[in-house]
Amino acid sequence: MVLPLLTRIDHVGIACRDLRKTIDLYRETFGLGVLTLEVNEEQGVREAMLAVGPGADVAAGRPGYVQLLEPLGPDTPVGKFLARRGEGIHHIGYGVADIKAALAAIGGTGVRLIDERPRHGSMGASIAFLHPADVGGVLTELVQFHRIENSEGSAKPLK
Ligand code: KFV
Ligand code: CO
Repeated sequence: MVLPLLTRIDHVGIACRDLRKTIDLYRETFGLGVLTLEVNEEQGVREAMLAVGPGADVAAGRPGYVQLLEPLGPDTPVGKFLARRGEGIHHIGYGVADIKAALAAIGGTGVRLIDERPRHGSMGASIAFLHPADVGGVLTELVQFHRIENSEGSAKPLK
């Protein structure tokens, strides 16, 4: 096992009520454009990825992102979060080299794994969540990016 398990900050997940309006806010305020727009039924979200800078991990081909999240309904993780806390930071996603090994190691420390197995995430990544109650109140996501099958070079930025 190579330490540290977390290799970089992949994205900050931000809960919003209206994805289109929030995309406009980030464009008008910061000049950030949308790289990908996806609906993830399993996670109950419609989401946009906005790339921020080249990041520290240029060699791996993945910069840092802001991930804007609009719930598909009230009874989803983001829908419940909005009702309880309102708009704001929902989770932090960290890069890991080997998500299955990371889950086994972190699970072994007693931290509760929301996902025992990796699930499908943005841009074809494998993702898994750790319970916020065991990570100091922060919903924490592990992200393993699969470069070959999902080259960002092929993702067209949307205007
Ligand atoms: N951050 C911190 N605490 C949170 C939280 C969050 N985002 N969401 C809920 N909680 C706290 C909440 O304040 C409450 O604490 C407790 O968790 C239960 O809340 O001290 P308290 O007041 O008891 P509930 O009942 O509202 O939520 P629950 O049904 O228990 O679900 C919470 C949780 C974390 C298990 C659920 O949201 C979950 O499974 N989340 C993982 C999946 C997810 O969030 N998907 C959306 C993002 S998809 C994504 O990022 C993708 C596709 N991607 O590629 O990156
Ligand atoms: Co995320």
